[in-house]
Amino acid sequence: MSSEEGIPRRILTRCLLRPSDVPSQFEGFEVIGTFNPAAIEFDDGVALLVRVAERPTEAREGHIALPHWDWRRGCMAIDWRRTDEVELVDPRIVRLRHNGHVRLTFISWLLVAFSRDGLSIDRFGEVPLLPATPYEAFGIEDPRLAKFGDRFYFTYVAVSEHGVVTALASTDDFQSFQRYGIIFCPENKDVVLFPETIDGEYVALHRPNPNTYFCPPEIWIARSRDLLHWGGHERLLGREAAWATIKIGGGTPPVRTGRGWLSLFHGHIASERTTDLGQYAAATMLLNLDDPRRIAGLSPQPVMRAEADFERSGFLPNIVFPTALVGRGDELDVYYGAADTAIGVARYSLDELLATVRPSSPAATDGG
Ligand code: MAN
Repeated sequence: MSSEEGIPRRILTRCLLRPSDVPSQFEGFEVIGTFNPAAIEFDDGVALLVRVAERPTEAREGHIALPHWDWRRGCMAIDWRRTDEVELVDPRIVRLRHNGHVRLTFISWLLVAFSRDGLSIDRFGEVPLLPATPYEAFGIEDPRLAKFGDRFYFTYVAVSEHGVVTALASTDDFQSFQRYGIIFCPENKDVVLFPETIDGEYVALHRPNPNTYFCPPEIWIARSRDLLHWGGHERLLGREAAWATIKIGGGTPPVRTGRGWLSLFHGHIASERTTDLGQYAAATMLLNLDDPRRIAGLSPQPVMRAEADFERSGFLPNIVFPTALVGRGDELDVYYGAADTAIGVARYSLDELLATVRPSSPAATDGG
């Protein structure tokens, strides 16, 4: 552990990919983010699916450009809105004044990348994963990978005028992909698959985002026999992670350890100032190997916060958003989005990460 009690030491931190490393996929657009990657062992190295965010380069006096994927024609399109028709929510989002609906100022797609040592990118895949359906018109985001048999399955977030949903796809070579459609309906994201079936069923963490605000968004757990139809939903974690004052969400697919399923989840922490978005940090969660609905323990505080320059400044500053773990013997590489701009990899000792976990007490309820 480092001098700051409870914060495990990073054995190394690398910035793996920045927007300037990736050429734009669309004419008249620029890459502003390469972040929140899925990552998994592949072919003696690591394969990644990178969320690439692009925005239009053209500026028109008194207007804002809102990109969308024209799924009928299979190309990018731009809606130009007068600036007095929208309210800026944050750098990512505007609200249309006439109906209160939100739109994104950028659009995301997924890029395949390969790394031999896990710490630097050697090459990119040839086939981009672009939005394709009406549910993906505002982009596809934040993939997470798991391997079953010889096939890699990944969840990803699809965004459109119909809401934020999570879809499933698979590949065995990162060159051709099969899409299975939506597996969690609006609004649900941060879906991570466990890497093994338990009692013959697949298991996922997911994060519904309720509109009726009985509580902040919480992490749920669900089971499925075929990866497509999910049931057995139960709430897993919410206000126990008291440090995350705004909300939490699943982060990395879990890895099996001798003590339980280890995963990092993220939490959004409010700022004392009302003028900024606060920070995203990550904590450890340990779930019972045989029954992952049972929490074996949590780190009482985040174990990973924005520290490095590329984590503290960028499109949205002070964000670390872990999305994958790759085991390296006694060590564990954490792949994460940094400042909604770049990809980082941080290496930890597995024992030190496990040592952050404390038994968790059940959440107190507000009433009833
Ligand atoms: C949030 C952020 C954005 C993302 C949208 C839609 O606003 O996570 O990065 O584009 O949700 O998923």
